[in-house]
Amino acid sequence: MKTALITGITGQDGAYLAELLLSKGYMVHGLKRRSSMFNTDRIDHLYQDPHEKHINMKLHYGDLTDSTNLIRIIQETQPDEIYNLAAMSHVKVSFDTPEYTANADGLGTLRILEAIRILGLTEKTRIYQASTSELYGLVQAVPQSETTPFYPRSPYAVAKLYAYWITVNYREAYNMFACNGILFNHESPLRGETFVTRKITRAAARIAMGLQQCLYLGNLDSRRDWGHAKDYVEAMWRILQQDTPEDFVIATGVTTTVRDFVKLSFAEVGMEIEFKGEGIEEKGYVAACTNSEYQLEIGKEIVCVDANYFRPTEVDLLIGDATKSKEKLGWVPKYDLKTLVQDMMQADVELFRRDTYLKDGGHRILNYHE
Ligand code: NDP
Ligand code: GDR
Repeated sequence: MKTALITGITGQDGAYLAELLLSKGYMVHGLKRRSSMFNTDRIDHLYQDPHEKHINMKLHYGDLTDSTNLIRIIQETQPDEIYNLAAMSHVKVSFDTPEYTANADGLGTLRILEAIRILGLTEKTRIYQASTSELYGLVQAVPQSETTPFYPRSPYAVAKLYAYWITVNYREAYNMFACNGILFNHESPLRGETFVTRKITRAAARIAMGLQQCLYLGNLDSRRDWGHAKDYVEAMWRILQQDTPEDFVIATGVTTTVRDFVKLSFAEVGMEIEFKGEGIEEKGYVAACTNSEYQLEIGKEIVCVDANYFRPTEVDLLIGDATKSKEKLGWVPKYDLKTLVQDMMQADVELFRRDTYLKDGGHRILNYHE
């Protein structure tokens, strides 16, 4: 039985990866932060009572900013594979918390690599580092592949740049099996609510059901290469099963604007959306509903641009070239953009149906601040 340690197990990717590794017969250890409320929603279905004798998933309190705790957990668990997914992963928030982001996302990776070296596990333990298409930042060339130069555009991306290179350096200096997966945006029903896709699918479901009036967004023109997180965790695992450690781009090769993601999502609940114009300097109401299966007023404006969501420096265009992954890892995504949007919309419609019952019963429905 192989043993894996997943940092960030309570996040979107951590949850799907834990499920995948358990299905492959792994013993899975997860690093979890202490929080004032339960924070294991995404993995509760995998929970096993620690009082039972034979468990194959165990959570450990820890934090990427705490070396001694990382060393202890790695020593206790002796993992064959470490998936370093933990991070302050929100690009916009990293402008507000740059020092913490550098500590967790940059130095956190160093702490794990050093722990493995200190514990003499360099030959045993393989490491996956969650690198990102944000490294490409300001467009140098498209589509972006393993050889495209980096130009990070946020404190998050700069911290991840350090993590990328320290992973490469430890591989070369100490012969460690340490790899970067340069993953383009990937989404799912488990995506955090403040990332743009999930914000849109939640709002589309809620507006269609009469639970919300308007969706406030920032830059509608940025383009992202969006895939499904389920496909991407499969790639992470494949990267660590190779004979030699290498870095891989994981992407769909299709890019879409935020604007089009809005249209696709609302279309899933029978609402046609028309934008009034183009250009990121637009403020105020920008899109209206032109046709709806629900009892929505036609012409009602439901998308609004709020400049608070603009970033000081933006990444305008991401489109990945995953040829190497397809050839060497045999990685082929099962989802495309349409099936991704369908999966997310179905889940959010289901989620908010509950709120409509409450509303019909005369209860107050909370507004969500995103
Ligand atoms: P999430 O934000 O959903 O999850 C992040 C996880 O990291 C959570 O479990 C969070 O814990 C944990 N975490 C945050 N800070 C710390 C810390 N200081 N110590 C320990 N744990 C911490 O991210 P995703 O699942 O979407 O992404 C996984 C990784 O992949 C991240 O590193 C992200 O930067 C990277 N990435 C993501 C992409 C994407 O499109 N999703 C694309 C490319 C890279 P808690 O639940 O307590 O908040
Ligand atoms: P990103 O994802 O920054 O690409 O990072 P996010 O969904 O936050 O933004 C994508 C694009 O949408 C624009 N946008 C908005 N974004 C948010 N969050 N909220 C809004 O209201 C909004 N309106 C427009 C953004 O400006 C941006 O251009 C994600 C994270 O998962 C990172 O951890 C990961 O490394 C990268 O993807 C690849």
